[in-house]
Amino acid sequence: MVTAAPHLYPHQWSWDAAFVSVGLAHLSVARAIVEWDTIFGAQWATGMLPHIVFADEPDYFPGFGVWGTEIAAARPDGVESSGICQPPVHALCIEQLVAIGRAQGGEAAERADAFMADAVPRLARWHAWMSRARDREGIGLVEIHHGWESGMDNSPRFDPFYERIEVATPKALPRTDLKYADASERPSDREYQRYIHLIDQMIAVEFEDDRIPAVIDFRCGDVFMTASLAASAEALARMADETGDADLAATERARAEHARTAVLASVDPTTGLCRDYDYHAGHHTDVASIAGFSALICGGDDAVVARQRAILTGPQWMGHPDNRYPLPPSISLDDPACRPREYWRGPVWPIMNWLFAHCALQQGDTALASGLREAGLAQLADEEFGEYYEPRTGEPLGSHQQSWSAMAALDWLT
Ligand code: 9YW
Repeated sequence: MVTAAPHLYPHQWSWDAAFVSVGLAHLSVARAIVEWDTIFGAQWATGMLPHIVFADEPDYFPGFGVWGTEIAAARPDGVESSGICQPPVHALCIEQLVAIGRAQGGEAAERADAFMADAVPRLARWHAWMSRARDREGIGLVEIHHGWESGMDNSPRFDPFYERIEVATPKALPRTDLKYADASERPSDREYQRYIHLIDQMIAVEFEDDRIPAVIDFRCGDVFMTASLAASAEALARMADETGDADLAATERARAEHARTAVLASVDPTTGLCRDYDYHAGHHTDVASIAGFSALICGGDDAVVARQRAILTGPQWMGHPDNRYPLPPSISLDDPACRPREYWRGPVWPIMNWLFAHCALQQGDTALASGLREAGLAQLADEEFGEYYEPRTGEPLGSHQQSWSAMAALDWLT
């Protein structure tokens, strides 16, 4: 596996690996497919792709032992994984990998086609799990049970959800992350106590999908996950067209439509931004973050997309006068909640630039895509491949040599 980062994240993270495979495909389609052997080799019997597949590397917290997934009946034998998921960008990335392989022709193209045929049914199980286990009430927003599932761990989006969690018995926290990244750029101990508390709640019900919602303190209808599912379901439908599976293509188009409808229904008419849903409180939340622009990931309504595009490129976000590069921060610099050096609470994330550029291209918005590419490459020209960047200074933060940041450069340059 390509680990997500050399020291801070010495294992395979699910959505990182999906993105990384696109970069690898430019160098070797065969090597890119090896990455997927690990991802799919860890697929649970339920269809879930777990968010971490652990390598034999002890210097990480929380490792396999803390996750406690030995007791999960759905986990494949011999695979050490976590027990939650991450955003479903997998089909979208495989479609891109296949396009890169085909463009190379010859053996690379043949390998890519054969891989696609193998991947389609696995992706279908993954998407079906997400709809079945995470949209139980049929409102269309994918339900998550941990901020880690969103991929945006400590975004202020999740503050209303975490604030109500009281950890009765705090645990010792061997914060290995603080050996490799500055504490001021990472989540706090208080946040970590809550992260571990949620894992313990899942362990108590043996990670069974049907039992988790009744016991878990965190139930968020995640609008960004939902938009990613819509974009990936469209990609899977196009691949199913090619493999001749008309039923699957129809199923995935219906899944995409259902998800898109929920994303668009979440839009706040006042701000124009998409909103998460708080299942415990029974209403949408109103924190403005990069996830608010989820309609740009899945499309579906020209007026909503045009409005979000104008806001994103406008003076509060990409066009902020203090920005080093015209790129989207995770939280607007004008927002009092913004902490420009702290993880998902303000910094610019290169992988978000790539994803928004990719989805803009899919929707024919070449101007937005090339603007993100140009500024994203300028930021990465420091060759540090920061995990995230200070929006005003362009300083690389968090881990350096972060795999998915390197992937963005590799894909944009080839
Ligand atoms: C952690 C690996 C992962 C990403 C997440 C990001 C971070 C790990 O790193 O989470 O320890 O909190 O938030 O999206 O997959 O790069």
